[in-house]
Amino acid sequence: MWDQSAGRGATECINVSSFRSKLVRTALGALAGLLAAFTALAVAELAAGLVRPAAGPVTVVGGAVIDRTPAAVKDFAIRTFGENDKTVLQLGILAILALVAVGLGILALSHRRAGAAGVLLFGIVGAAAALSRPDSTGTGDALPSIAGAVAGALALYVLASRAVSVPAPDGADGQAGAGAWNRRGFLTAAGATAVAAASAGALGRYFTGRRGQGAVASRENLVLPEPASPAPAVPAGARLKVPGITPFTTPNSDFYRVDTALTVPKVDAGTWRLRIHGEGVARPRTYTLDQLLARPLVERDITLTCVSNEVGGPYVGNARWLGVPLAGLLEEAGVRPPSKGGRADQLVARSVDGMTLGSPVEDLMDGRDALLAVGMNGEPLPFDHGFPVRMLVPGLYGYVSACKWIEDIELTTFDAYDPYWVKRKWARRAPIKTQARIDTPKPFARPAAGTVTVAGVAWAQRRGITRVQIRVDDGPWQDADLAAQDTVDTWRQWSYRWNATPGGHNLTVRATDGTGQVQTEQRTRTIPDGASGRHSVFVTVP
Ligand SMILES: Nc1nc2c(c(=O)[nH]1)N[C@H]1C(S)=C(S)[C@@H](COP(=O)(O)O)O[C@H]1N2
Ligand SMILES: [Mo]
Repeated sequence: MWDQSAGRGATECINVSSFRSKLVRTALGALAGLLAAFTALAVAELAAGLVRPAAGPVTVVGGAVIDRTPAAVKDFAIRTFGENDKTVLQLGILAILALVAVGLGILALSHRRAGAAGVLLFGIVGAAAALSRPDSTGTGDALPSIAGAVAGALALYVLASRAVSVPAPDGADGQAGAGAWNRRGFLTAAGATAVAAASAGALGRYFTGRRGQGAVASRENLVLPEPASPAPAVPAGARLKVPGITPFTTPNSDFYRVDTALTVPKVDAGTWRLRIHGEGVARPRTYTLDQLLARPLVERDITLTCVSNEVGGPYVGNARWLGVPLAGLLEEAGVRPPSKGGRADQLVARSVDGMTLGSPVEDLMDGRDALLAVGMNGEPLPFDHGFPVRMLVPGLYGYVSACKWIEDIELTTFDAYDPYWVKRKWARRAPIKTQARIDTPKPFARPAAGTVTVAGVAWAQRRGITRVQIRVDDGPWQDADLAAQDTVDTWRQWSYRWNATPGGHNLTVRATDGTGQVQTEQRTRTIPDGASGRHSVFVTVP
């Protein structure tokens, strides 16, 4: 529409009022800025596709933001945005980027060099973020941000010089034809930039996708061996048939996900290795996946809980895991627990994305089913949950035990090393606290008067659940019916038949663990070592 035949209309636009023509120029500047930012991101995507997908600028800046977010803010983000927290973060980064791009584009109309320099500055921020990430693999990680910034700066410089040759707002009537021509020049350049950038971006996506394909194929081709020690059958009475209750086994697609990974690591099982080394490791070793799978595997039902789970929250799930017993591997490596004279009291697991999690060696070797898990509910671990191998330790919150995409195990001491979350003020040691959750009725439900089934789950991994009680308003504690216990490492369903009377009612639940300890009513925050307190649900009976 901006070609010469339409030039008359456009010329009117420029000449009729200088205000409108200023507006057009500003819009062209903004467009130039946005296109430059798009070019920068697209070229960075291409470079990341060639170098390392995890080194893309939005990923590294987002990751660096996550690394530096205070624990309380991070907890707020998880609470508010749930598992969308990372999408929100990425959209936030893109929104800020767009705003700055518009600003730089308008600036570039009058100060071309300054505008271009501004884009380069962003490249330096991206590069610094890339190098600061715990999973940075070297200076190559800075490349995508730098390459993108150079391309973006160039694009802005060229577009801005085209935009300013559009006739100045006032005067220039005689050059209306030239103005139209120049505008066409700008739009041609803008179009070419957009097409080139989109192609670079698409090519980058293609390379990233191809890298991931090896990992995807390795997962599809992985045949999990039969366990040498199958999981005990889940007792028939462990699964209650109450509408609205959390299923005993959480399907993989519903299993909660909590991690810092903005791009889920896609690890090729064929090239994956696990190294075991460190303090007191007499025989350091590196394992391939095939070597691990050749060992006797065990299958266990284990409930995993996140320390960021609020009272009544959703970050807990129960699955059937298949894995290599970790204690056996440690013994073979010559590791002894502290109670048997070992010097290392902390095992630090490190993932391919640079996450570090520290577990007490004593716990890992005390006879519980600490696993290097390869299977989840009958299939290889989903990528989201740590393919090809993750750690899993019954009784410990995920952040001190459940390292996904694990590639390194180092024996050390709690004195010598603080892993990722501990550096961010979470507790060094974090056994799971006893909790019970009301799944049904939902908060503010309006159940009919008469018999209402109140039901949910309770968990106290390693100790088991022996009693669940319900209190209606300020009434006495009443025993709920417990479903059969699977193991002490799994949650336990419960239900309670409540004779609901009209009015507003508060339902509160509490559990007792296998040691006889009643769940505390003391409310604590999730930081530093997990929320405590009792779950309540308010309902109105019409
Ligand atoms: N590599 C890696 N492993 C990780 C984390 C992470 O951020 N990165 N988060 C941990 C936390 S806090 C929890 S609760 C569990 C969650 O495991 P899931 O996502 O499979 O439910 O993974 C743990 N393992
Ligand atoms: Mo967690």
